[in-house]
Amino acid sequence: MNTRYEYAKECYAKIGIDTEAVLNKLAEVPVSIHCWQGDDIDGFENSAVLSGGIMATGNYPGKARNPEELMADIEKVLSMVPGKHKINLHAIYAITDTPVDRDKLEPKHFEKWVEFAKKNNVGLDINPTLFSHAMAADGLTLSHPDEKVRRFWIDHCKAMREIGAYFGKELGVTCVNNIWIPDGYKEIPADRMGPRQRLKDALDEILSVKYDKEYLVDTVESKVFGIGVEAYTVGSHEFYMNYAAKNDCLCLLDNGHYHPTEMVSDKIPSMLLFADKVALHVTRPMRWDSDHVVIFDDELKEIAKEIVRCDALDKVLIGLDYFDASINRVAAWVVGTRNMRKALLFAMLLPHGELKKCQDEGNYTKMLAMNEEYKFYPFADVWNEFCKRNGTPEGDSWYAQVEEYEKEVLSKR
Ligand code: RNT
Ligand code: ZN
Repeated sequence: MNTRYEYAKECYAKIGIDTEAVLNKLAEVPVSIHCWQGDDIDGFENSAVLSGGIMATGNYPGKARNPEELMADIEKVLSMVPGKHKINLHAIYAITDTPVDRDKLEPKHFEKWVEFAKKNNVGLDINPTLFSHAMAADGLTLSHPDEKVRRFWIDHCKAMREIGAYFGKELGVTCVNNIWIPDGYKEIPADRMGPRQRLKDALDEILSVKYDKEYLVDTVESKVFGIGVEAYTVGSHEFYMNYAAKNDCLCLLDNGHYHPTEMVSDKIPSMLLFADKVALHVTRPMRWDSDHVVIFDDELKEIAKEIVRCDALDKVLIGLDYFDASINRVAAWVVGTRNMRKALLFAMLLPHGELKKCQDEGNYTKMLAMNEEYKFYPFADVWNEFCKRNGTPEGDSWYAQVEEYEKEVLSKR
């Protein structure tokens, strides 16, 4: 036995897993890294404070203050996370010489990101930003009773779809345009149907412009509640699940956007029986939609298992969505991104056929016993081999690089 990897390879071969095939396949699964971990969702408009019922807490020094810093930090992250990635942008990360309002954004305002993506060999995803803006001051956007406000946000969403299609075309990688709105009420509303009717009509108009699916796919993200809008959320799960089923778009499930005992892992197979694809925002909700850094916990593993078991590595569009301002932001990105891929690897190293057989034969004892044993297979050795082959640090060696980066770069900001 030469190396730990070779030993691991033999262990997995005994349960019918070809680690070589797994390593090759894993490298190709795209994980979309959210740009907003780098600056607590400030963006480059230099204007409003974060609104929309979401919140980044903490003020760890060194956050990115401009496009150059954010791009440098993302490049640092990319050097430490193995596998194929996309970068997920928000409209507020447009790079403009003079202020351009969100309904007037154009592809040229994202040219620098396209250059960045080409240089780093990553795809790009996009999100319209329907918060942190004067037009969203009362927390309502696409469902606003005022036609003028709705118009502004409809035009913004249309502009961002155009930009998304431009990303897809320029990069040859399909762009995911995700619509999430903060709309809701703090107090129990007198009308629940009206706002949802207005949101439905707004989405119909936004999505009426057709783009080549090779370039752009649209997703809609639901939520259960936000800070200050505890009583009612216009874009609820039922609303968007039905909307997506009847219209030309996909559901995006954020695992912080459901009741605490409701699991997104369990929703994946149900969604896939009725839709070609489903998108995810992988996060870690703690007591609420707190967007903690993704750790290698049971639900992450369960999400990854469903993706693998449903043979849906190309059907589940994986994106990350968390923002912790209380720790080194580069480390936060690296930890969550590596964990997402570790969970995929963990899931790909399980003999799902055997386990399913146990279930179908009613052998729940063996199903439980084997699942517990597989947790102690030499998974870490396969992970380290994966990191090595993909030119990224093995084990915990990335952490010293983050410390160095903090000393040399972040602490000087
Ligand atoms: C908010 C949603 C949404 C945002 C980002 C910034 O609860 O999860 O996805 O986190 O768009
Ligand atoms: Zn989200």
